Amino acid sequence: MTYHKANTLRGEVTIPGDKSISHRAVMFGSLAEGTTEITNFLQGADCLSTIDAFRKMGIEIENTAGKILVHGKGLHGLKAPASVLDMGNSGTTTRLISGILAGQPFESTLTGDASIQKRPMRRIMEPLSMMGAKIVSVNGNDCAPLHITGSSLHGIHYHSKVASAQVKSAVLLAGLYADGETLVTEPTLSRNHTEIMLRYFGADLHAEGTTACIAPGPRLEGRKIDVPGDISSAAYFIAAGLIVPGSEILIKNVGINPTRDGILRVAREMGGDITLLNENHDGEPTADLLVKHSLLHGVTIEGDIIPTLIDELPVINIMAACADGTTVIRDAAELKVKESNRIDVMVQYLSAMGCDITGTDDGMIIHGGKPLRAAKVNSHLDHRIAMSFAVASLVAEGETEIEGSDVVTISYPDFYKDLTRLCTR
Ligand code: SPQ
Repeated sequence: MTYHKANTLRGEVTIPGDKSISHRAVMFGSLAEGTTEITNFLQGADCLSTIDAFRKMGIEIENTAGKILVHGKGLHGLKAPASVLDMGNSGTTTRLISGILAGQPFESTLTGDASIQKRPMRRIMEPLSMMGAKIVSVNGNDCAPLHITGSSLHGIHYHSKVASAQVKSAVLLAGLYADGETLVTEPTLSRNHTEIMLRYFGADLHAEGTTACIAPGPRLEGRKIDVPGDISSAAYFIAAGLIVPGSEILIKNVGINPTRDGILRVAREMGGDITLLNENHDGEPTADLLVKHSLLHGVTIEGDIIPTLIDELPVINIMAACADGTTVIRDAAELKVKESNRIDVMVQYLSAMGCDITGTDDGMIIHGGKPLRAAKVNSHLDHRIAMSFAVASLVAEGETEIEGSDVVTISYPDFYKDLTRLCTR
């Protein structure tokens, strides 16, 4: 697919449902008793992998226009899958489901695409094994395929080395099946959708600071969940609206949970003109975002804010390339173990576009303000890379080609359609 410079961006966009929340709604709905009704579910390939996995374990899930109905069978209602469970490209499905499978009375095997088979699973294998789980990497490389033999589990207090919602969630979900309390402490707080939603379903869970604690077993009950728009998907429109001269766009119904809103804080610190409208604080908070073109300047991004914007760093790189001065990103080594190595890939292609960017062990340094020129980019099977460079193409001179651009189906199937609709060229 090829992309050209945009004149300006104008209009409204409604962002599809949050990927993290959509996954969890299907998973927890499957473990609950009764029906869970999910509206604004993200129909992206990752979340469909989650639906597929639970269907293979005997859960009836209706995916009708506008609504998902999960007919949960309770904490002990899953059946042994007849075949290998395919996680597709989804790290969230792989790691969270492992926590659930660790406590089931059956064996299962998980696999996924080329990207998932390279992502580190030791981070969940270690705590789950400490709880008594039998979980092995079939190829002995600490990656998927994983073979899990369900076992009786013990409560532990796990001190995670990484601030990872996937690690935290895997341990808390296993904790539903343990013989006592399970606690997870992380170095800084990662996204807390699991804690919020498990409590809403009736779990005995409390969280304080960077520690979450769950007690095993009260029955979970089916609920109604209206998924907010995904701030990680909104990020591409925030960046595009800020960097393309003359732009003004309204991004509707965006989740602004404080464990996910780092992009807003950083964009404003860079000088971005973003106004929050129609804020709603019932359950997961949401707002409409009015974004206007702004002259941006470089900033330093490090420390506790990193987990709140980890998936937005590729597109923040694009903003930094267009900003005056230097942006330094530190404490983001996790970027290396996402769908691609997001430090290497961003450095490779932003350099090709004429940006002065250097990769470091845990981030990047960008001397912004040089005009960007079109380049040939490869998505590396990474939706966030494809969408970030589609945004860069809006300000680059010439025709940017993105190979593997259809990977956006992972988290935002209509991304190009929505972006093109707002652009005048
Ligand atoms: O699901 P997956 O493939 O890991 O997706 C990504 C993404 O960019 O969409 C990461 F590559 O998001 C993760 C995120 O980085 C989704 C997630 C979650 O839903 O719990 C948590 C984060 O990962 P982690 O490893 O920090 O827990």
